[in-house]
Amino acid sequence: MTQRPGACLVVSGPGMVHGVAGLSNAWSNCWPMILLGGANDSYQNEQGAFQEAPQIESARPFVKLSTRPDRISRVPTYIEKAVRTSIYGRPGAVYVDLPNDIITDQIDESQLDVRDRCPDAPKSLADPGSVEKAIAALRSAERPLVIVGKGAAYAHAEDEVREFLEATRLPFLPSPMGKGVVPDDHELSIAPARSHALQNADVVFLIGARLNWILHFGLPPRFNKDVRVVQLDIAAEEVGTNVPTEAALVGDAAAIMHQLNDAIDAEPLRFSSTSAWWGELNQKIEENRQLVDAMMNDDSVPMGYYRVLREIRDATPRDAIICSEGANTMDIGRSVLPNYLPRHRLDAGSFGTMGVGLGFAIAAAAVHPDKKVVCVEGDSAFGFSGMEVETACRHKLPITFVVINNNGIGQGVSELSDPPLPSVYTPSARYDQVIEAFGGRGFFATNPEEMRKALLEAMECPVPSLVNIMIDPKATRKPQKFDWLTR
Ligand SMILES: Cc1ncc(C[n+]2csc(CCOP(=O)(O)OP(=O)(O)O)c2C)c(N)n1
Ligand SMILES: [Mg+2]
Repeated sequence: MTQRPGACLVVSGPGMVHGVAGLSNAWSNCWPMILLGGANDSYQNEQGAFQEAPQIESARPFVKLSTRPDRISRVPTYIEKAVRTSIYGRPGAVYVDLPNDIITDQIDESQLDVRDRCPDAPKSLADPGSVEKAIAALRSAERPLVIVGKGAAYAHAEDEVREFLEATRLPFLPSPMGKGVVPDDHELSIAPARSHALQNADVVFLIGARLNWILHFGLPPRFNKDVRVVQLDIAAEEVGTNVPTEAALVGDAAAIMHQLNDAIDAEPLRFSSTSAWWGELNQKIEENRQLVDAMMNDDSVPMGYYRVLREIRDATPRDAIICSEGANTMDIGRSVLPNYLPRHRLDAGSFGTMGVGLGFAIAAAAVHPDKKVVCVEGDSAFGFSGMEVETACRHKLPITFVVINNNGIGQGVSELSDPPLPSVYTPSARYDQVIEAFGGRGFFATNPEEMRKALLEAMECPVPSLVNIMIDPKATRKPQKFDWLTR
């Protein structure tokens, strides 16, 4: 959200080990983060000290730098390097181990090796030859597709990306957290025709999006076997992952999109809106709309995901920040809940981590106190860190949490068996009562009318609120041509 690292401060041993979960999430998403871990006095190493643990080694596989200051005077040097490493090049995680003898040591300020605040990351342009190749590839495409990833969001490339799309009239779809770089209701978005677009595109232009599992590796059956790839990425080593790259644009997404815009200013590139490709995409969009509209308008009780998410969509302000996690709750939410602004969507991301939602919502509310934050959680996802509603209440952050409650993971049941299945939770659990323990407002809804009233009231609450919405435990996604993890 800020292009600066988030920091997490933990106690030694078990605290640090739990912090590794956060490091791993940052590692997988390529986000800047610094974990500051307390550690036993260094003179007690190897003696079985209180909470002594191999902390630097535990962090190592998930970080760009895992380090420990050697003396108090050099702490600023280490911290400056930690910040710099986390945000320069491909962003990532850093671990700094802080032994108790350094934390409690004292020196005269004049002896401190003071460092200036680390400047923002330097920006680099793409090689001009690659820019030409990229434009040539797009010019030759009959079925082009632009994929806008969270790298474009991170780089604040929204103006340049939008200018490029509007000049070229190329169809685009966003990655889950690339949503909002270009508004989801933009006429060039073909997100509802995602499967068809991926499968049939002949040239794909990745703007800060990786061909990992989220994009089905860029391989058949989800992609055309002869797909040609134009790839813009901050990390040179990402180029060519899974599919060879025809034109590699390595560097800052905003700066490079500016280069592309200059190139097409000089020699326009405009994809015809009367092409067969646009015709196919528009037809698929329409087919999808009809299928989804029927489910979104279905008022039957118990409710399904689409009906509930539609109501959340309608109650959410246009400039709200949406956090989301869960399985169905998040997956279906990606298509039903729109974003209109960049960096306004945070979810379980590349690592599919449950438990991040509440922390993300709290961080978002702290960074943007002027914005509404709506945190849409599956009931299982909520359970991973649900007690963080206490933090939201203590800091008076008027987040609206919504729990889409199907009594468990994926699909629950209405009544518990004996013994209960591991994926099935207490039926109709009153998560709304949890937040009330800390002074927040809780709402419980089982039908469309209760839901609408509760959501509208919750969004206006001056204190944190939680709307617990019961749905059909058997509710599921619309039939998929390919399953989520199709080989
Ligand atoms: C830390 C972690 N543990 C476990 C999982 C496996 N997992 C994936 S989604 C999910 C929960 C899905 O249930 P819920 O949040 O209720 O959403 P629903 O599909 O029921 O709407 C779990 C436990 C995970 N992704 N991350
Ligand atoms: Mg659930």
